[in-house]
Amino acid sequence: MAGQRTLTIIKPDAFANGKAGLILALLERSGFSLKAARVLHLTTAQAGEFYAVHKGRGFYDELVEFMTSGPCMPIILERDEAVSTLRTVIGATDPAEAADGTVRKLYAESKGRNAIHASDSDENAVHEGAFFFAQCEVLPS
Ligand code: FUP
Repeated sequence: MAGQRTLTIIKPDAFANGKAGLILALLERSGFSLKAARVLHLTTAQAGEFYAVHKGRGFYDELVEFMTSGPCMPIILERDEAVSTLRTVIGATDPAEAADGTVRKLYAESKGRNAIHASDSDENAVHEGAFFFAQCEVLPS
């Protein structure tokens, strides 16, 4: 799915606040189509593995605790320039620094509880997509 696909997660804060539908609408308005989606409640082991790259950093334990605090919604999205476009659409990690109209500006509470995840490279998009979905659960282009 390199190039055309990316992985997003509507995080537990946004999901619990009933913002999933609004975020999906914003993503679709931005030209993305959904190729796989599910609702799940991550275990500590799963969240720790997903964010393993951040292990040892000061915010890691809080991040894992937050990501396991309630259900979330991983989604595989498709459009041209998927990774870079989605990074623009979600905005900066800290909502205080996010541009107007971005998902994080609109819906994030704080840098730690920031509403949405997006893959940061084509390579990670493939890896993260496979973390949540079996091949048979993902629609073809
Ligand atoms: P992003 O790619 O924008 O989601 O940001 P990072 O990959 O750098 O960080 C992953 C998650 O860790 C962020 F979404 C929120 C959390 N985080 C913090 O809580 N504090 C920080 O200083 C950096 C990241």
